[in-house]
Amino acid sequence: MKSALITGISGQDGAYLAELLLQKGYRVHGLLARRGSDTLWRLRDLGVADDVRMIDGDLVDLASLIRAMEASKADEVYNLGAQSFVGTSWQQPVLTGQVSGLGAVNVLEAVRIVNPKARFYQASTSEMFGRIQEPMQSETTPFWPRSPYGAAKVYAHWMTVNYRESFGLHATSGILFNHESPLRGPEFVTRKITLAVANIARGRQKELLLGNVEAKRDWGFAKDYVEAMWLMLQQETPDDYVVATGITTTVADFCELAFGRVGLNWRDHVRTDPAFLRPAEVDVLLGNPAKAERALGWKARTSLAELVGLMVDADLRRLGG
Ligand code: NAP
Ligand code: F7E
Repeated sequence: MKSALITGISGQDGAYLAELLLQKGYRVHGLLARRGSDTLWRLRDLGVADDVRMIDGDLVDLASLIRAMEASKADEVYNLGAQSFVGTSWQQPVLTGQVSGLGAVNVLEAVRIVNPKARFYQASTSEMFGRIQEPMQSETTPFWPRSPYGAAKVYAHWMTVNYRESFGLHATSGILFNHESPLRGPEFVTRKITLAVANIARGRQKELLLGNVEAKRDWGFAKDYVEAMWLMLQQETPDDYVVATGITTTVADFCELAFGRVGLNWRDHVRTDPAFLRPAEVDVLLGNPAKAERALGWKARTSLAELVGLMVDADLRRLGG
C-alpha cells in the first residue's frame, strides 16, 4: 500500500486529492496547521474526513515537516499548502513568501533528509506568467509574476527544479491554471459569484460587488486537475507540466453563465467596486495543455458551463429552501 503526505489537506485541492488517493488505495496523511475552527469541512463534504490521518505541522516549521515525513513514511509528497489568495498577498507579502515560497523549500528539505526517494509534487501556478510573454502559456513561456504570491511561487518553482537537478530528487512541478469547484474558498471570484447568485435567487442578497470584470482566466474543474497531479508523480522521470483547458473567459462572462443558471441577468445585480481592484492585475491567462495531453494522457473533462452549474447548484443546495 502506497503512502502519501498532502500539505494543504484542508484546502480545495487537498480535499479532492485525498479523495482520489483514497480511491486508489493509498494511505493518506494530511499536514494540518490547525488554525481555523472548521478546517475539515471540505473533507467532510466529500465523506473522507475520517479516512485521512492528520499530522500536526506547519510549512514554516521544518522540524514539523521532518516529523511528518517520518510518521507518514510517504512515498509521494504533494505540497499544496500555501497562502493562495492573490489579493491578500499584497497585505501579507512576507508571510506569503514564507509559506508559499520558503515553505516549499522546507518540504523539499524534509524529503531530502528523511527519504530522498520519495516523489515530490509542487503546486505551481499560472500566476507565475503574470504579465504574459506569449499569448498561450506553456512550460517554456518566461515568467513575469505580478503579485507577491506569484513571485513566491516562482521561487518555489525554481527551487523544485533545482532540487531535481542538484540532488536527483523526483521533484515535479505542476503549473496549474485556475481551477474551481463547489469547495472553492468564498474569497475567489468564481465562488464569490456563485454564492451571491444563490443568495440573490433566494432573496437574501440584492447586489454583488466585484473588481475587474474584464480579467480573463482559463478556468477548469479542480476534481479533473488533481488527477493530473497524481499522473505526474507516476511518471518515471520528474518534469514540469502545464495543466489548463486551453479556453479563456472573462469574469463578466462567468457572471453571465452563473446568473443565467437561475434565470437572472447579471447586469441587474453586479456593480463594480474599486475596493476589489488589485495594485497590479493579471489581465489574461490562457494555458497550453498539449504536453500534459501528450505525456500524461490528461485532458480537462468538464466544460465551464458544467462547472458553473455544479457550483451554483451546490450553493443553492447549501442554502436550502
Ligand atoms: P487553498 O484552498 O487556499 O488551500 C491552501 C491550503 O494551504 C489550506 O489547507 C491551508 O490551511 C494551507 N496552509 C496555509 N498556510 C499554511 C501553513 N503555514 N502551513 C501549512 N498549511 C498551510 O488552495 P487550493 O486552491 O486548494 O490550491 C492548492 C495549491 O495549489 C496552493 O498551493 C495554491 O497556491 C496552488 N494553486 C491553486 C490554483 C487554483 O486555481 N486553485 C492554481 C494553481 C496553483 P488552512 O485551511 O489552515 O488555511
Ligand atoms: O481572481 C478578478 C481578479 O481571486 C480571478 C488562486 O487560486 O488562481 C487563483 O488566483 C480574477 C482576477 O483568482 C473580483 O482581479 C474581479 O483577475 O478568483 P481570483 P486568481 O487571482 O486568478 C491562481 C491560478 C492561483 O494560483 C491562486 O492561488 O478575477 N476579480 N473581481 C476578482 N477577484 C476576486 N477574488 N474578487 C473580486 O471581487
